[in-house]
Amino acid sequence: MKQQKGFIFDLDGVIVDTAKFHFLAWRKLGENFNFQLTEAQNEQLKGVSRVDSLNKILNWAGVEISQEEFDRFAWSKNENYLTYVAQMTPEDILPGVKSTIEKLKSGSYPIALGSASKNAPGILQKVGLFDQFDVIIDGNSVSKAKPDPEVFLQAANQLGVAPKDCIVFEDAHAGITAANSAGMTSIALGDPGILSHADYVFNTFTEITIDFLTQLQSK
Ligand code: B16
Ligand code: MG
Repeated sequence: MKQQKGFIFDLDGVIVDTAKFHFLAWRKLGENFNFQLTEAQNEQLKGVSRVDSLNKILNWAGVEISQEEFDRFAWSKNENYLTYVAQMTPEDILPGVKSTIEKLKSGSYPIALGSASKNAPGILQKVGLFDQFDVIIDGNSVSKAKPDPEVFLQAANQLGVAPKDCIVFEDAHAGITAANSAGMTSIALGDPGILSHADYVFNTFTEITIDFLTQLQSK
């Protein structure tokens, strides 16, 4: 394995703000069983797979449904979510993300995507970032969802970088737990109150300098 650092980006909430689209789509789905998802509950869905998210929502709503209905609900939530995704453009890339990727690439650091989303490749195409990643690991490639570290360990393996030399950018509680369990350096983007288990917390990429990233010590 190379000693060089590798950088692993989560997608939803880190590269693009699709978390708000997931929220709207889950909320709409909840109308089917008179359940109104709160923002605090939505926070617990960040980084969590589609199936696990629907299970949590049904649990909160106290609703039991057949497998057939479950599959239909998961499908219909995704169809609704994709209507928002269809309107995305490169303008939707969050502040500072593009320049961070460009700087890492010009320093020849390998970069990967590590997302729970099965829609990740399509979203990256929509915002014009698909070709920037050396490796893409998404919800189609993993069997265990975050907080399990599988997604990040697969990314490190395909990058050819040891986990201790990987740095993960995440916005979700479950995602930071996954990065920590993988033995990687975790950098949270978001609320320090929610993401206090991360090694570092920032509000946005605009606060993170390339010098800070390249000088990080391995775990
Ligand atoms: P999909 P990330 C996660 O993406 C989202 O944070 C989470 O809210 C969503 O349920 C999950 O992807 C699955 O997404 O329904 O598109 O397959 O944050 O890991 O990039
Ligand atoms: Mg995320």
